[in-house]
Amino acid sequence: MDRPVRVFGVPMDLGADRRGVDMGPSAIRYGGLTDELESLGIDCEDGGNLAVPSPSQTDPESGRPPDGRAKYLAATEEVCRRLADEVAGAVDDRRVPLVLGGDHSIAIGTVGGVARDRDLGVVWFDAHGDFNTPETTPSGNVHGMSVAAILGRGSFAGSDWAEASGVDPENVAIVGLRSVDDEEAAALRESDVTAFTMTDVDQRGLPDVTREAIGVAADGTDGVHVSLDMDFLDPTEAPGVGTPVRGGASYREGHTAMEIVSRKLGRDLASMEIVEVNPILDDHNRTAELAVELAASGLGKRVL
Ligand code: B3U
Ligand code: MN
Ligand code: MN
Repeated sequence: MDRPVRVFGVPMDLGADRRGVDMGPSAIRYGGLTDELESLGIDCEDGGNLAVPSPSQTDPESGRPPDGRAKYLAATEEVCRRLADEVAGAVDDRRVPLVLGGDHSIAIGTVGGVARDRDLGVVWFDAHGDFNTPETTPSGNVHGMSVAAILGRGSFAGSDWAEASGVDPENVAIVGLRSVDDEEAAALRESDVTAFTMTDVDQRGLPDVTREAIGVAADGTDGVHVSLDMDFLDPTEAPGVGTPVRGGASYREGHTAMEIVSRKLGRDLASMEIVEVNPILDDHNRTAELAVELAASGLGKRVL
């Protein structure tokens, strides 16, 4: 890739049930991210980590909507606002933001920042729909609500931080679904979001599905954000994630998806995000190292 990158770490775990994803940015850096990208000739600057309060310092009830549940919502909002500003600053400096999570709630901030001055499409690789709202969530965890928040669904409607992105659901595609709650599934079905399950991947193959997802996100937009939840991959390849689900993408499929992202999107790749790496549950940093490999493939690494 011929554009410079700015990396941000967001050691956020307020949106997840299990602690440990806050160490994701360290593990991915330790896995050699900057060196790997520099070896591809990418000018890669590290913008450091955002400050994130720890759960023990934070009231989980603060910011809770009256008719719903969303743990640590006030603190999540505050971090996402700061992240959106940082990410928008990188875009102003003509750097491609590469955001390292942390749990997937941070995507609300990333997308809010990247979408500030443009119509943005989103491709979301994930085992989960992240389409719950505070009204439908079975867990109260905001990482299971990020797509809904970005689109201003449920009690996120009209919120100037979550819905700030203005992203059109017709330009959102989710790939890799295999764990979706009942109400969440009904909401996804009636929405304009394009959702590809692992059944679609089994039947059509990942390259075909990924190309269509990118087409959906790029159609009529000025750029595409790629959000990669590491639980998109099968737990045999990515054991260090907060919510592993069997039946995910293989090692090669992960690379194929990212290679297609880089080839098909080219300069339309606006930003990238890799989330949900949990080093405590990992096997010798294997998941973080895979995250580094996938970032490299997504940013243009080729075998030949
Ligand atoms: N759908 C469930 C579980 C979940 C969503 N995202 C993750 N897990 N990582 C929920 O809590 O909303
Ligand atoms: Mn997710
Ligand atoms: Mn997930």
